[in-house]
Amino acid sequence: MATRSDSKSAGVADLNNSNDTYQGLSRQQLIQAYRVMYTSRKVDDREILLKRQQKIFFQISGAGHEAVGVAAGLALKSGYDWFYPYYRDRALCLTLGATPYEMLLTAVGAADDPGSGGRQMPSHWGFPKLNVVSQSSPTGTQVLQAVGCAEAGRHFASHPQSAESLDGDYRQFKRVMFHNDEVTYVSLGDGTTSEGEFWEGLNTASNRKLPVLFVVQDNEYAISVPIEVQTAGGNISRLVANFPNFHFEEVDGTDPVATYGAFVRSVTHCRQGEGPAFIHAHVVRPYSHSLSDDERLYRPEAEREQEAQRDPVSRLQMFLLREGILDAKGINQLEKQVEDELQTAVDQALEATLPAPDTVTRYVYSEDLDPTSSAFETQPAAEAASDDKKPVPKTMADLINATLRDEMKRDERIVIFGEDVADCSREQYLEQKLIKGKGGVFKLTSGLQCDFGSDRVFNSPLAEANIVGRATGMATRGLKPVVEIQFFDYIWPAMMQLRDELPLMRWRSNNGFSAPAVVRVAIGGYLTGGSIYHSQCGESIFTHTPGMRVVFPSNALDAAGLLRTAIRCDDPVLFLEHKRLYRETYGRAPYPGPEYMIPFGKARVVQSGSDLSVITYGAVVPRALQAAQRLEREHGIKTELVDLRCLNPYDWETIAASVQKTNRVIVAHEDMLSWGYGAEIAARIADQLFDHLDAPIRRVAAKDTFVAYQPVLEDAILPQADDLFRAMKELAEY
Ligand SMILES: Cc1ncc(C[n+]2csc(CCOP(=O)(O)OP(=O)(O)O)c2C)c(N)n1
Ligand SMILES: [Mg+2]
Repeated sequence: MATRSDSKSAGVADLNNSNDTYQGLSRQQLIQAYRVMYTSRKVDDREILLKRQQKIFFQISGAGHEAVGVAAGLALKSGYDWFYPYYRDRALCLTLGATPYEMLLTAVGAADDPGSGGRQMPSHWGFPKLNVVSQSSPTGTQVLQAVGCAEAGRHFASHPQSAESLDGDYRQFKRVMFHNDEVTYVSLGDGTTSEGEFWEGLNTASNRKLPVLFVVQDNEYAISVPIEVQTAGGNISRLVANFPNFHFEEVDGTDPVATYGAFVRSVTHCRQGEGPAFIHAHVVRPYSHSLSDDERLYRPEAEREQEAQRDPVSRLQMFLLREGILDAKGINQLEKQVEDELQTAVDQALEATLPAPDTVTRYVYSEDLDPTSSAFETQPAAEAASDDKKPVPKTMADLINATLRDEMKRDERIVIFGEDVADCSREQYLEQKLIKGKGGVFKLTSGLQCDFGSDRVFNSPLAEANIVGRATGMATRGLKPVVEIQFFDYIWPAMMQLRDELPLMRWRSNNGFSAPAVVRVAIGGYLTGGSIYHSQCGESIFTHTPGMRVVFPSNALDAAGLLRTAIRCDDPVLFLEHKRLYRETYGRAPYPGPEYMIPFGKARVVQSGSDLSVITYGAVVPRALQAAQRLEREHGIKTELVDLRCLNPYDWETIAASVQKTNRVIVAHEDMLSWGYGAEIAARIADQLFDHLDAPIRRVAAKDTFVAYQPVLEDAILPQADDLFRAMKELAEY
């Protein structure tokens, strides 16, 4: 441990002597550090007891990691900087201002648990008032979000007017706070450095010189897996050392003074805009991984005893005594006070009101702004006809591009990024007019970088988790990222973020945080040669994810109206764009103007009919229309064709009205039949409209396989107009 250079003083007499400093820490701060570290350990011990008494339901401790937490909390600013901690960061949260009582509220799962209202396990920190962003369980997902958080800070610093809250869309409910020299803290364990997202985060923070402070708390174990299995060469510092723009520290994380010094230097680097910093803190894990683990199964006694010598709490106690900062009596008094206060907190927490069971579905979505409401219903403005010409019908690709452009003009919080979405990353080529620019592999974002600048429209690395993780962090801060996943087939690296993070932010934090980002994805087949990896659907995986709005337009006008709603609303949206429909002749329309919106959850009756209903969406809409027209032409059968447009929420009223009218229904989609989107719709019709049915509910969908390359195979796999025709005729004749 670092020692002071001046002569020792006795007792506790000269606490205010400002010359008595340890890496800049005063003697008073060291006592405060000990108080927090001791409190942290005692809260863990009390929780362990409560768990054994079955008064709480889970426990994971911060034991052995207390010195790092205190050092970080003292070097950073609560409610000013931003924090993406992990579960061992109890001492950090206490230093930032969280109380043992609040932590115990989380442990009992109380209604007033400030992080989640009883929804998350204890030690999953979230304190909105301290800028501690709701933490989840998946190891490593916090890293890219922290990067996005830092990017949001930079955006607001360079576009301060965009931080103003405005009525009329999500901005009314997204209060923005930022500081030009803010730092984003993110921490993780040694094991978690094996997650790819950790490396993606380092890469982007380095490349963009972001003020992110990465803290690896290395206790040499990930549950039972030791560091040498986890990390090549056994030392993460050696592996990350070549990332540019970083300030690096490797420190004994059981020494609060040395660790504080490392933090101060790192924070200075970040605040000065020099880039990110990386602190590798060697710590200990005196308790098992959690109360569900017994470390004696994989760590011998001798190893555990040796580690106990480095316990940070007893080390700091010894240090205070040795330095004469506190004597034994002072230590005892402090500890007694902490324990008394803790007892009161425990008593209160055990009496706390529990959350009401009927609140479970609150905050799956925003309660402030309802995207199904009439506020999102506007009429298309006819495009100004110039030179007496009629408005020109445009493709879906054109209208999406035009909508993005108008929304970017209207709302400076919108940033667009993804693979190849920029016109040209090497801006000088654009400036010198040497090239035209790309703007997306399907050109949907064409010209936007040129119009709005490279800080609002830019390429991401080739890493889908990077795109969605950063977008989640940005949206949490109040930006509106509208990001692109190039092909639905490649959405899977982002799956952890799309399933466990983006749509869960609001619910798991009990409305403390939210992340209303838009993720645009090119989806679908019928491409003639698209093959397996450029043709997939799979929307039902996302409609099965609470918190995620899922939209799937079939024509240009709907795409424009729904995209605008997606951008202005307060929920995360997966916006599925069918590649085959981007430039089809079917469904072209003039641009409906900069205010055109369609509410979510409102189907469109493409044609009404009396003999049977077809409920569908996406690229099956034009195919079903073709089949319906032929059925009427050849057999006089009248089909009611319903285009859902939005899959979550979906328009049950329109489905029900149609089934009640025709008494026969087919649910059709391009995705595979089994466990597909149609299964849910069919089940609900069977459940609620059984009495109205004159025939079984039929489904038409793709074969239960992937899409093949050779067109004869693709045709056989995906539902065709002929397949729909046959099924519709058969059902009408049933
Ligand atoms: C993505 C993911 N995989 C597995 C787990 C289960 N799990 C929880 S903590 C943990 C070990 C983490 O080790 P480390 O990062 O070293 O942190 P430590 O607990 O040692 O502080 C594992 C495997 C998880 N939560 N998330
Ligand atoms: Mg570990």
